[in-house]
Amino acid sequence: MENKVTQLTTVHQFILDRQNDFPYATGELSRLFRDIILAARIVNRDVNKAGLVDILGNFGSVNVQGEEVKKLDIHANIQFIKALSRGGECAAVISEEDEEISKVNPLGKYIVAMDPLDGSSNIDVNVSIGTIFSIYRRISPIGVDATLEDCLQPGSAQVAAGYILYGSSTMLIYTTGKGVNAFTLDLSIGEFCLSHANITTPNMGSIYSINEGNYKKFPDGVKKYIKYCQDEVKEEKRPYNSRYIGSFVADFHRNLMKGGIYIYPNTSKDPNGKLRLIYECNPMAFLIEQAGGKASDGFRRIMDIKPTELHQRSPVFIGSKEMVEKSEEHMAEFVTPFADKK
Ligand code: AHM
Ligand code: MG
Repeated sequence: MENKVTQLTTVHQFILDRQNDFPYATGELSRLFRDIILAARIVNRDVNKAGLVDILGNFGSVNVQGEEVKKLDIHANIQFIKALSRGGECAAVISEEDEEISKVNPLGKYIVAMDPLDGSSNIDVNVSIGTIFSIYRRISPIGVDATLEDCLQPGSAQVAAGYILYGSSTMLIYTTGKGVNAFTLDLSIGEFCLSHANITTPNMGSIYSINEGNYKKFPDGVKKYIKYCQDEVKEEKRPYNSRYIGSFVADFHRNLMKGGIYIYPNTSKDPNGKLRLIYECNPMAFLIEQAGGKASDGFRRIMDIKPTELHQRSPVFIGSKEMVEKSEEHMAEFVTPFADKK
């Protein structure tokens, strides 16, 4: 659900109008947003012509001109880091594409964590993909290089988070802790314009999203919850619909707007799940909570987890509040998560 938008407001105008929503209201965070939006527009342009230019394919391959071809996710990473380095407000970037922290400006006040192009398996087949970002205020003093401690803050310390969805239209959705707003890129004027104001997600939905191909490796609580989703109970609108794109941003966005739950659990193969806590789970957790939903690792609030590693993974159960709570109830029923370990 969202409030009806009746007049054209660009994202930059919106940020100016809502300056007081930005913590510390000094304009620096707004400038950081300007840098992220610029890079998003560049990446959007390149995603859109990815089939035409030789930008798809494996990193390290060579195109017909003999130039090195960069995979689109590597290319997106470069664009975002460039924009954030140029802008001056960002002290360091944590990216899915880089093992180490990129320390970009000792004078910057903010830490940006991001997955520059999420849904990599969908890049080559023209299915929606996205950029996820999360912004923290640094803890270390300004003037020195950002530290690991700056980068290992819990999700509850985020000052802003959002994503760009490169889909049938390109959208920017963000929160600064004062609700969630969405902006759609109007190609005719080259601006993100407010399209969905004050988004709230339904408390209950009828969609569950999970890669059921991994069913045999799921914890027993997840298996039981899936059965619950599939059971026929008319008055509770069950069975739910199963929808899974395999692009977190796209699956999350659909469920945010319609109501639903997305689960990427721990499995017997991947005991911590697949998605990364700092730049995939936490930003989406901030957004969903701001929209009235919930994000859990099956047992506790995602944003309360204190990261110990940059690329740490976490199971994630995220979406409509009542659905996430129901999945947690199922998880809590099993002391040992996998039947074969009992
Ligand atoms: P990526 O960051 O390498 O693209 O991986 C994250 C993606 C998510 O977008 C998506 O939800 C998930 O991995 C799909 O994984 P799977 O193919 O195991 O279902
Ligand atoms: Mg990813």
